[in-house]
Amino acid sequence: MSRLPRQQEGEEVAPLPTDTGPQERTRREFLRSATLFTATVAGLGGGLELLTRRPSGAAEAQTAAVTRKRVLGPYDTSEPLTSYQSITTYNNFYEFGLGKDDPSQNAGSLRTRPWTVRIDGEVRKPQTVDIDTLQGWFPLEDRVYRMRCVEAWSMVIPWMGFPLAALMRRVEPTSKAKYVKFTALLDPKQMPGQRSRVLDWPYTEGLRLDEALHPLAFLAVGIDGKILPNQNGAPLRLVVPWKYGFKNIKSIVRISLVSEMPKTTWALAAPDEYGFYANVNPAVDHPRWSQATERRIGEVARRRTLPFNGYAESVAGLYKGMDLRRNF
Ligand SMILES: Nc1nc2c(c(=O)[nH]1)N[C@H]1C(S)=C(S)[C@@H](COP(=O)(O)O)O[C@H]1N2
Ligand SMILES: [Mo]
Repeated sequence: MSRLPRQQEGEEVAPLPTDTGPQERTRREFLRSATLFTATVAGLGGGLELLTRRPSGAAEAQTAAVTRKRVLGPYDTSEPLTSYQSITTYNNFYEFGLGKDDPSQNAGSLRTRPWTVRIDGEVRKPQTVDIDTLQGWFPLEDRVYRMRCVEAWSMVIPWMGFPLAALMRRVEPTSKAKYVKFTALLDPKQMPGQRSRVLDWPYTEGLRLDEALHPLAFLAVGIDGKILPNQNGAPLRLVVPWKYGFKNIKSIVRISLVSEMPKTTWALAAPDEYGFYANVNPAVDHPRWSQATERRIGEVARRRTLPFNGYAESVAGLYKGMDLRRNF
């Protein structure tokens, strides 16, 4: 078993979502047997709290994509949505195992209420806030974004949430704030994957403050108008669609405004493979595979990967004068 944590490529042979190598299966089975006693506790129940704007439920989950009227805003893509089934069963969430189907099978053990988010560091209004209070501060919006994983697959996901900039404004960053650091939950009792040290837990991520203030940067509390399934990062996850998927940290418990560039999980784990910026860039290959094309989940032919995942017009200006090969 490789000790190095690695995002799994394996796209050259275009495997089915569940098609994993023997090594990975072994790791997954290990993780699973370690967690049997927690896996059934919360089940679906933990993921079905109601948001005020819509009821939720399995039947609706299947039909909402069809029946829900969507008015596309300036940042939404009109590309066909990935199926809700794929969005919620083909996941990366190493706290619940390394396999794509582990999070949907294991994340039932995560209790997402009550849940607080600590907001601190270089802000005028540091505070610890309950997740329901926090999401009540902002009108919830839908955003249909492409998501491009560094492993060279992609999806189109109808998020529900609010702009990160709205939260930033509310807590009032001081002039010393240059970066935003995000921290996910650390709780090996609820997150069986944290009992093995594949990554340096808790998962952390970061943005430059100007990236965080960009209108595309989003905090999601739902998908398709329904509360976020645990496997997708309930109750609060980051969505920065012009960056590789690993920037989209799930199950956030702390947001700190800081003056120095924070250390981030994947950049710490494999600094030659994953940088802080992680902007989608077809011209800079991963050391172990090409980033020129991607497999859109649900499609057969590969697609060309676009600079900044197709959001260059909005975000390229953030990186003017920077060497994107060095700052990968
Ligand atoms: N806390 C946490 N957040 C995480 C991850 C993780 O393992 N732990 N995986 C990342 C990766 S690699 C990807 S591609 C996306 C996947 O999001 P999705 O499963 O909702 O599609 O979540 C990101 N956020
Ligand atoms: Mo990813």
